[in-house]
Amino acid sequence: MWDTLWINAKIATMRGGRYATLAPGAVAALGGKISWVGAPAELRGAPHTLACAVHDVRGHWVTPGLIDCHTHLVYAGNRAQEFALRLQGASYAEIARAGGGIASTVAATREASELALASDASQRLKRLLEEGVTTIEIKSGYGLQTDAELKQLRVARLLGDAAPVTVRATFLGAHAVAPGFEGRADDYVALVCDEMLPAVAQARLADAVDAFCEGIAFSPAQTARVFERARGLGLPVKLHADQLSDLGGAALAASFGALSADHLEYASDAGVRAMARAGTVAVLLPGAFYFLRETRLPPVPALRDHGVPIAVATDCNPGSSPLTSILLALNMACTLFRLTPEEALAGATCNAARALGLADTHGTVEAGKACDLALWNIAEPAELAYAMGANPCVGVVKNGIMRTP
Ligand code: DI6
Ligand code: FE
Repeated sequence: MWDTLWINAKIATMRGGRYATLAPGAVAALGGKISWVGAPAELRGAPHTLACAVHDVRGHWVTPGLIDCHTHLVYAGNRAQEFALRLQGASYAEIARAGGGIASTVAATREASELALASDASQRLKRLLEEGVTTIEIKSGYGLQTDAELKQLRVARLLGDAAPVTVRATFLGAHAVAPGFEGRADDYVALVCDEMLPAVAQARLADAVDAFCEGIAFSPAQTARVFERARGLGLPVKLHADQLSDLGGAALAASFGALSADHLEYASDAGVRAMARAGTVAVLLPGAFYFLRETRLPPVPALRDHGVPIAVATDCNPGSSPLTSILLALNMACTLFRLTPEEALAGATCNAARALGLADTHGTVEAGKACDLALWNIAEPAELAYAMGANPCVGVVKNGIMRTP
């Protein structure tokens, strides 16, 4: 006997890690996992004899619960003033060099209590969950000192305990050179490697380690030091790579077997080929591209040609992508980056799971995976990427438990 059975569905299963559908279809859950997926005709009896609870989905589409695989959800304050400055012509990099940018969010985040951070972040999380998100990655990187980084990561874990969502926490101590370390980036990297990383690992507060490899942040050599240390501690890595310039970030990430390389607007063909060989996922962040009014496109045709899996995420953060809609990110990935709607959906399901090291347990509707589903009042899956500002989500299932938004 199953716990729950959903019937009369159309399912975007994403089986095998690519766009695939089953219509009509049915899904059964037992113990929080998907125990069966198939055509209605394959059901061995009347639905009510097979499961304790039966939900008639009335022809709605079911997808894997959406996965936002790159966010900086936990922070204090906002950067609306900086947005205004950028509209008057200042660049993101100029503002960062003048001590604004990430540094201003760091000051606010250090000041904020854990409760205040959790309360702000849970508002943003709520909007994502309403759109069918069931797994989210959350980075630190606005503390830039051991206590404040640990505080951010604790809040990330807390959010996962308090809401029906799987949280993967990523330590991003190498996000910016911390205030007080101006001109001494190597000293700050030493602090990240020798104090922060061991403390984070000891407290088991991170599932991965990230860095910002960029002219305004850390060099490839400094990034490699952080990654060496992460490797020593048994933590997988991912990288903010080639967002504003080509420092060879994609290839560097690949050389460490990174789960993902993210942004990639300036990534070279050699970088893309290295990612393909290493199985590193490309995480595209069209919200940041849009909000920074970037014009250089990530190398989507090359990613396709070389078979690099493409994920799409919000990059929700106060400076470059104050975006709390995964569906709008899908739309932007299509309109701005020319992904197909099917590629965009794979980007927020199976490929996003892979970018988080969760490909075996999440991201597709297949027996054995966590029963995380989103239910949609749409006629075809392409509508998820097509509409702007609509939210056709009519139900969310997390670990087999259904709720209606
Ligand atoms: N790249 C980004 O787009 C975000 N971090 C990063 O490394 C921006 C973070 C911020 O501006 O607060
Ligand atoms: Fe980011």
